[in-house]
Amino acid sequence: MAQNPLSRPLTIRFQHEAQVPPQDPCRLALIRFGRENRADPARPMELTVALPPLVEPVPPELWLADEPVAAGFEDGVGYSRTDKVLFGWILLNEADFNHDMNQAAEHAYDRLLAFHRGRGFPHLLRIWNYFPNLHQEAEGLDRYQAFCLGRHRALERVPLTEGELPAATAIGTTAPGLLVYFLAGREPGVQIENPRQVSAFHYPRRYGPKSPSFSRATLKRWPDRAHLYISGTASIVGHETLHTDVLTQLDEIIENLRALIRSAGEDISNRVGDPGDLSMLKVYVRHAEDTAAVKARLEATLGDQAPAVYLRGDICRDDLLVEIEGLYA
Ligand code: 3EB
Repeated sequence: MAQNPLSRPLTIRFQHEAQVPPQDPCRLALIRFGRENRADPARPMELTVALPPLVEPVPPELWLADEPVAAGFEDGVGYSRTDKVLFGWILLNEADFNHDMNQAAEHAYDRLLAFHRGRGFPHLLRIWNYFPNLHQEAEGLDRYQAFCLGRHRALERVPLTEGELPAATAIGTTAPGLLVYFLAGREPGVQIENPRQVSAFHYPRRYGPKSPSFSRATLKRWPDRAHLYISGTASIVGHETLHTDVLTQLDEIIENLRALIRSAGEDISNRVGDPGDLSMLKVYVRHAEDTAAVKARLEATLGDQAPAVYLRGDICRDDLLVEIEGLYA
């Protein structure tokens, strides 16, 4: 049996397509990036997210468990799991919700929350949210704010309180569909906030009627080592967007990532000296033409060995030009 030799519940890394074996019983997830969303109930551990690569090739993310997975598709949710970790996703057709992102988000979260709780993995560790046209307005809100409203309502009903919010990403894709996927565990992780930023849950009202429900990072101590799951991180200090040019925004993001790694404590900072030491970085770039400059600046700051991929995506505020998420796993 092809067991993960590291014997951790989960490892996550980029793996070049040619080195991804066609089958692996321990594969919890394989996530690709491309022009369309793809999610097949018959192969629930594989997803493609509609985030076009800006620097080819973008290798898939391979999530490898330490024991064989069980996978399936139930109640509209695709999943794979071991005894210790649960990966799951939902892909909704917005036409089924009259293209109302508020309704679609509420429905997606209702389903996902019921699913992971009902299957004995009550703690969300990390969640990714992807849908197109983030900044399009409908009834006085943009679609990201409408998404926050629907998500908030579903979380409130469970209830899932501020102290239990997972780390998250919310990014605009280039193809139709609301795609949400998550990692959940049996025991909770530890929320990490960024001392340079106001908690997103306490952003002032002007950013939207309901606050974005996520923590800045989750620290998860597994038996043999700790993982750090860092949310999408932007050029925000306090609650305000700083800088109007993409490279200064990038510098500010790197300071925010450093602050998060420090806040995570010795479990992480003993192994991760700087953001370039994380297992992977996803760099979301708003304007494709900024890619070369962003890549050059990131490599100059973090080294050209930093495991970064560059993806085309819209960011939650119109004035944000770049965002980075990271994992130590
Ligand atoms: C920010 O810091 C930037 O709504 O789930 C980053 C990560 C952002 C996650 C979310 C939003 C979310 O406010 C936007």
